Amino acid sequence: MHRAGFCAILGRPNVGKSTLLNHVLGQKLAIVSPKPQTTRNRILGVHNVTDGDGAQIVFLDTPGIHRGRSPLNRTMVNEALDAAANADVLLYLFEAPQTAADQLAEHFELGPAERVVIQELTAVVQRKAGAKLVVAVNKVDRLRDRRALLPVLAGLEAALAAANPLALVPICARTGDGVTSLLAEIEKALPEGADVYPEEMLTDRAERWLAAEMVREQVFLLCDKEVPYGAAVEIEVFEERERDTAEGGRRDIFIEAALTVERDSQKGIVVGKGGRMIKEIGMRAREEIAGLVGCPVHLKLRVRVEAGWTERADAVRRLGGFS
Ligand SMILES: Nc1nc2c(ncn2[C@@H]2O[C@H](COP(=O)(O)OP(=O)(O)OP(=O)(O)O)[C@@H](O)[C@H]2O)c(=O)[nH]1
Ligand SMILES: [Mg+2]
Repeated sequence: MHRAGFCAILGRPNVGKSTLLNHVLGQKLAIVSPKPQTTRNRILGVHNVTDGDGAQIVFLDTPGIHRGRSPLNRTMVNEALDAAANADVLLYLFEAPQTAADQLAEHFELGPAERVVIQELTAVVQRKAGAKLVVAVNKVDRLRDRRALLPVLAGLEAALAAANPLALVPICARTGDGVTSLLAEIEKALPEGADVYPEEMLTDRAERWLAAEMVREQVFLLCDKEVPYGAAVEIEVFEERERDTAEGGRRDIFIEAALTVERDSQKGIVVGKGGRMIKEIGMRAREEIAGLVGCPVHLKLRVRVEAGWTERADAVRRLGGFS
């Protein structure tokens, strides 16, 4: 009995959704940073299960569900809710609190931002016939005492009763602890049927799009405050060149990208003193892209300002990578 279908990874920003996708695929596809709202677009990643009757889990990594009001924030949240509405399995990722076990037992309570996510996901499950909910409690490595999980699991179960979750699985997306059990639960929740995509397909995103993301990731990692939230990256040239070497034809890739920010002051930060920051962003991004494409990469970055682009719907469509 072969199973196949879509599983959307959903939850608040920064809970580890992209880390989990990368761990499952065994490859870095989605960008990750310690700051919330890193992911802006839905990213598809195909995981094939070869044990038993086999299965294909088509994961959709999504932006975190949050209450930001700007057109960029709203578009991101819509992207996540669209993925949820089109999925067979909703994987709700919740981040284990860092509070000590004895405090949790007395005071564990879901915050208002978490309740918004629960409400949205419950609405999707209730609306869509056949949609299933699986819950993962991530970052359990941060709990010094595993007993802290008990009040958390009980609280989640109560809050999610109307969505009827099939399982609640503690995991650590960073190390992969618990992920095998989680995958087994997702597989059981998928509909029977043939693979959705060819077995060798990893993602629906082109190298060109992933390269832009890897530049954006470095802005998230290296620049503080509001700068990453006003940054967008467009690839202007992506040229694959065959080189004749003694070992035969090996390609290299020449990339030119524009890094857009919202204000002149942000441009100053992104360029840095004597161009040091933009050089660092370029160097690190180039290494990441080379790792992805498996060949040498040349990357040229220019920085431009488009005043207040995150506040304008048309500019958000164009610069935010939304299709
Ligand atoms: N300690 C710990 N940290 C984790 C774990 N999983 C992810 N993180 C960290 O949490 C931070 C956020 O991870 P992401 O994967 O970017 O989270 P996300 O949910 O995709 O975030 P957005 O895209 O902003 O919604 C990063 O610093 C990760 O390294 C985990 O299992 N344990
Ligand atoms: Mg993410």
